[in-house]
Amino acid sequence: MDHILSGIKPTGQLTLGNYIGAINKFVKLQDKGESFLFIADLHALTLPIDPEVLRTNSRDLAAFYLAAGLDPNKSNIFLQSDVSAHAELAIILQNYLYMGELSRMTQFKDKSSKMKEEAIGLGLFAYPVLMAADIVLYDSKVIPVGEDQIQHVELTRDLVKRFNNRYGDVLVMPRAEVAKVGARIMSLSDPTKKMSKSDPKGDIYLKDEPAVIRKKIMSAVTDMEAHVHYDPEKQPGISNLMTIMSSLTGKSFEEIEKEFEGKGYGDFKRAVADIVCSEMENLQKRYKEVIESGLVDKVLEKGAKRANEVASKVLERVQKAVGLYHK
Ligand code: ATP
Ligand code: LTN
Repeated sequence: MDHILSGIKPTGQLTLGNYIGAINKFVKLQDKGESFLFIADLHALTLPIDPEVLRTNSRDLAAFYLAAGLDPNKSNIFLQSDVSAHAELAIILQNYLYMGELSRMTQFKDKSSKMKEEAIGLGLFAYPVLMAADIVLYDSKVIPVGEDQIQHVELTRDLVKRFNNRYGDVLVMPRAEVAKVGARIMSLSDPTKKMSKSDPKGDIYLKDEPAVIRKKIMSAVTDMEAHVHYDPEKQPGISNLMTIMSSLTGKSFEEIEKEFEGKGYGDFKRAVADIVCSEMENLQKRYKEVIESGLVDKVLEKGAKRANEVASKVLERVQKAVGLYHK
């Protein structure tokens, strides 16, 4: 069975973008192979974060994984920092990725452009090295991610080619698995920008009260065209709401267009709000149950045990290949 791997940074409140682009996809894939789904807490340190906030977010993220339907008997859920092989492998792999390619990464450019040069940590620059280590450490083939992470997976593929050319067939080649619909949910207040947890404007949070969600959707930025039609160039706001609706219901864009033919944006937004609110109400109910069950710590412990088993073998294989391992 193929190994499936992905992670989410516990940097803030999870958004509907994280849910549709990543978490929902993890749930759909969990029967297709053994999943390794981690909380990328080491990655969360690449930008300043309060220690208590990081701890709380990490637990919360694990609880949301479970609430969304990840089954701890099928999926290994763990903290990245509980498997020291991630950091050990990154130290080795950093020698096979280059300054030029790292400085071309969009995520690095976006995040560092708002910072003074003296304040940009090495970890932010080397972020894709650790991410490549995460991926190859589990011999994973399938990497479910949102659109913004494709570039990092592609870089990992370059690294695998480079490494295997030099040392033989050591690393398994991964590929990004991206949802056809919903890989890039946009901000409700600026539908030309990605909805992201570090940029709260226009976000829907998984913890938002239904009334808040409804208000955000009803005031989402749209256009003057006045018909529900999928056209991300001309109608980015409406297309984004259609994407949200389609991802959560499975309805195609054509079906949605037909359903709302001749109807106004008010009716359409109300329908989107109903769907999102009902999905979030169910999710929040299960989240509460998970938190109250005290299951999170046990799941993380079990996940880390299995993750360490797999990761230590791959790390050993790499150490041997480059000449470090001598037994
Ligand atoms: P940050 O704002 O802290 O950089 P983020 O909200 O972009 O965070 P990540 O932790 O970087 O979230 O992403 C976790 C997963 O969710 C990744 O696979 C990412 O591609 C996906 N994702 C994030 N935002 C969206 C979005 N707006 N639409 C679809 N997928 C998304
Ligand atoms: N970089 C990702 C989180 C992440 C990840 C990974 C995703 C860290 N390691 C490995 C897939 C595979 C992000 O910022 N969303």
